[in-house]
Amino acid sequence: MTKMSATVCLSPEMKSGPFLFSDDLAESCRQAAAAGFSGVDLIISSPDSVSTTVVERTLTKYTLALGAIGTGAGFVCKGLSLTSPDRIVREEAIKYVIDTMDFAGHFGASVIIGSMQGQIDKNTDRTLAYSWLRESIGYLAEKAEKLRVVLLFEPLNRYESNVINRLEDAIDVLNLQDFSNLKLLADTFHMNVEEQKIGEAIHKAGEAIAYIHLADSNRRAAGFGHIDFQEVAQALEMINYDGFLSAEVFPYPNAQCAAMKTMETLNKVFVKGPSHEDSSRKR
Ligand code: LER
Ligand code: MN
Repeated sequence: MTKMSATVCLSPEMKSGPFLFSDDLAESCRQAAAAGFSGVDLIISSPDSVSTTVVERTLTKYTLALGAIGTGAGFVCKGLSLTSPDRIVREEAIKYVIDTMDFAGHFGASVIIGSMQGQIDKNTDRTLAYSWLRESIGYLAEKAEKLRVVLLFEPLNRYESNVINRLEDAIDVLNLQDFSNLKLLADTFHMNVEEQKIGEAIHKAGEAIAYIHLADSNRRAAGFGHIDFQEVAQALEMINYDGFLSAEVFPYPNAQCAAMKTMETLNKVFVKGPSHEDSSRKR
């Protein structure tokens, strides 16, 4: 069964981002469950801004899983970065990610490093920045294993980060195969900008992919833009992907419509039923 997750933003500073729901936790979870999602992803200001007890109680009430937790607020709001030339900033970034993994460990959720990869400034040598990133990600991946958390690295498009933009580069730069708990998050919005062919890139990355952000070319719900989600679904099927598809999209024209559109596209292209099999046999 396809596992769908809805992004829930609990951070006041991040509310203008591409997140489906941004009411309080209980109301966002109520809406996510009502729309048919089986999980939520949380965008939080910091790991100490949320209570494990409250999150657990709310998830149980709405029968939702916690898919993943983002660390983007650490970069956007606190200026933390794993490629900062300032060692203290890099160390604080590492601590922020560890604290987030600690929280995620209670729920068997994954932790995302997206914006936290930072920006390589023009005075910093790229090879040096990559060595900082490799070192900190390696350290975090080992911690992740102990905490039973999957650490997800997410390539971002060039307008958001100049560090790692493509799945293949993440695999190469981070020596991904050396760590069992270090995986890739493939975001179709970023891939639409950076990858030559989204389906081929997914196929090539294969089992390195453990999470999907499902958004269209304009970062609206899948089906509101021009990404070929049939191609995405076929590639995911080829790699036997069974993780979450997470709707990291703008609540356009409102959260309910965006949630409905996501589900419509999901049922059209991702869920295999008799009609899908019949139509493929006819071809
Ligand atoms: C940022 O654009 C993004 O896609 C987030 O998932 C990063 O954590
Ligand atoms: Mn994303």
